[in-house]
Amino acid sequence: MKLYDELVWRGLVQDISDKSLIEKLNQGGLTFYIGTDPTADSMHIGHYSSFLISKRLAKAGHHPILLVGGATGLIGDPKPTSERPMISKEEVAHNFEGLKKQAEKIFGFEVVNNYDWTKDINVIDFLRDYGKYFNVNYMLAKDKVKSRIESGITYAEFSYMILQALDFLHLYQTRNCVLQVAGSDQWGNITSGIELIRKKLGKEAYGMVMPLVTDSNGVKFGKTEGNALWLDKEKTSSYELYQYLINLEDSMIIQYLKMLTFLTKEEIEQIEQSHKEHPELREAHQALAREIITDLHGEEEYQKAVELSKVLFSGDVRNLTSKEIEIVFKSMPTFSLENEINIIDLLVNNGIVTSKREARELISSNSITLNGEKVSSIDQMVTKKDAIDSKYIIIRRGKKKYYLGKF
Ligand code: 545
Repeated sequence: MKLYDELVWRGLVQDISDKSLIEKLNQGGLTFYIGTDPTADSMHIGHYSSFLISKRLAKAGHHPILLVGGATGLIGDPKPTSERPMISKEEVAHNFEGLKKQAEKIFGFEVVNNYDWTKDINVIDFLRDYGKYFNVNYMLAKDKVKSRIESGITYAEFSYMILQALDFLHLYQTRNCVLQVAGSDQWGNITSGIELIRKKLGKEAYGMVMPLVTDSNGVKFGKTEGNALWLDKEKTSSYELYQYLINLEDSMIIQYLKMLTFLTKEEIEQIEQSHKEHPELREAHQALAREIITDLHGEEEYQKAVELSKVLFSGDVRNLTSKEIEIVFKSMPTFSLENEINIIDLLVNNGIVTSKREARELISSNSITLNGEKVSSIDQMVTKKDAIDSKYIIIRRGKKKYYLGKF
């Protein structure tokens, strides 16, 4: 399959600036860029999903440049709803370093910083060399600005598109970068750059945007209640990532395989077939988790995540190390223990059961385990000696509910 057809099949093309891009994409050899602003010091899985396009194009013989916006991050790309709070210069510099390291590690491509070519432009030159090419009416018509007319927008954020256009022009002139790719929310900024290049140089540059990856309710991929799924495995363990991926809704899973993995059309169609016949095997989910975690953190991390998940499923938690317990139980209910305590009191006091009667019933039906062993007596005392590494007591209620006690 030709590259462009493949991108369309994967659902990764929302818009292209000109039909002639199709042929160029299929031929290979284009230098292109994708940018992100350093608003945080780690990317999350949502960024990964849009940055993957850089790997895809590179595999097809194009040359990627990753831009981290040390300059644009100081201004803030207008959100449709409200002005962004300004981030301090120190914080932007700190975030820049984090993102640069991560981008180099995960994607293996060169990272550039737009601060390098923006910081020395003085205000008179800025207005003469760039401002003069932007008609305010044209700027007002861009979606993101239009949506802010009512609520208001500062001159700083209003000017953002000029900065991004200037980047495209700079990379075009210095690196022969002819294509910018991004999520669909960047369409206005990309077309501003294309216009600037056309007006200043009389040359044609291109843009391609992909739809944002969302679930069936329109919620962005990787958005969970509360915390983001970070690409830094110290912040989000492979196990947590695995749990997120393995529990994604069935109806979206094939689409995710297309958008977020490098599995071929044939491979995905095969998985789709068996997913239809045996959804309970969760083969498609397994494949998605395997591909993403291996790509991000390597094969070994993926295996570890699978192992930990198996342990929890089987309930045989006896051989977990403290470190593994901390990872696995990060998002589960915990309670603290001080002295030895009768099992019934432990269950009641920590909200694992609602009454002593319920506690007794569950114990007599073998439904409570302590560190992987069935609790058989209602008189059992729990002491520090029972704890793994003298620290952790793992209670399982029924098949699935886990609680972690800490001495
Ligand atoms: C700056 C200068 C350039 C080219 C691009 C930029 C960044 C761009 C932008 N992009 C978004 C972004 O979000 C940061 C959030 C960090 C927590 O704002 N103006 O930086 C997102 N981008 C990836 C996709 C995007 C976009 O990083 O393009 O659509 C999200 O999926 O919103 O010369």
